[in-house]
Amino acid sequence: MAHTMITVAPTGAESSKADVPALPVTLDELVTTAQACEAAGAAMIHIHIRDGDAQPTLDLGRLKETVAAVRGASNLIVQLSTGGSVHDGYDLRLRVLDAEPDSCSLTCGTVNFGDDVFMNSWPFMVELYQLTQERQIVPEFELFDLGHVHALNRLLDKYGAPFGGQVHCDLVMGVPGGMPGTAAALVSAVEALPEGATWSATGVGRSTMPVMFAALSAGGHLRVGMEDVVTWARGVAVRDNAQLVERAAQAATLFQRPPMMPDDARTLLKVKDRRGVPA
Ligand code: KMH
Ligand code: ZN
Repeated sequence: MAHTMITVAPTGAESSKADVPALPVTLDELVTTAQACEAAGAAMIHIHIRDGDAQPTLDLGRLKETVAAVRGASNLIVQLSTGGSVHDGYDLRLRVLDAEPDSCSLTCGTVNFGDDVFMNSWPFMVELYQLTQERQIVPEFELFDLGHVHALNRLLDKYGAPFGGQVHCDLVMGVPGGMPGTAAALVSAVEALPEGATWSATGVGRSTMPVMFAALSAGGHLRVGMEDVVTWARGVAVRDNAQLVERAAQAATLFQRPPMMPDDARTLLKVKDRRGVPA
């Protein structure tokens, strides 16, 4: 039976702890979240970290500590965000790889991001991609728009396969400025993906449910979490990340593609085994 890989994106860089008290922002909160989400069916965690004031940071010492803590406390594939917040510069974003995660995000183009701009120039994409190959880190290509899918194909044509050989993508849908979180947009993007690519999808805000069911229908994997949605239903806040993972796991099970275990996800994505290696 085919299985569904569930990625949890628990924090992001956009919501504030003051507005969303359930957001995991400390290392303890993140570790507890990782464990609860693994128990609920997640196989991978997409991590953004916060500083002592709960503000987004790419501090390398904190990133290393986070990788070690989550790796020690769970079996989840540890993916660090190289997107950071819209205010982070390219140099800091490249240095994320020094924390030696299993995987990292790699966004395939610049996109309007609400009132801001999320910058991902072609030279930055190339530099980050080559660094993932050199460091043996599996990139997850973040695709916010159809043009990003085209850019991904160009990247692979020019610079070859990613570390491990498996191309894995995540469609991030419904960002104001990116592609809409609709079944039609999802199908267009999936049709343009490189042959043999695996992919997940996540719908931001209100598009979370349409994207989840469209992704399952189209044979994709799922990403859920409070990075992308903080409202459970109209007027009801999300309780915690595990609640979102539980819902995704239920939906996947209903589709007869139940959650994939982390070890199977490691095999699928060809992740280098760094467990047991001190950070
Ligand atoms: N926070 C967004 C500006 C990623 O993690 O790589 C970028 C983002 C994508 O979340
Ligand atoms: Zn992210």
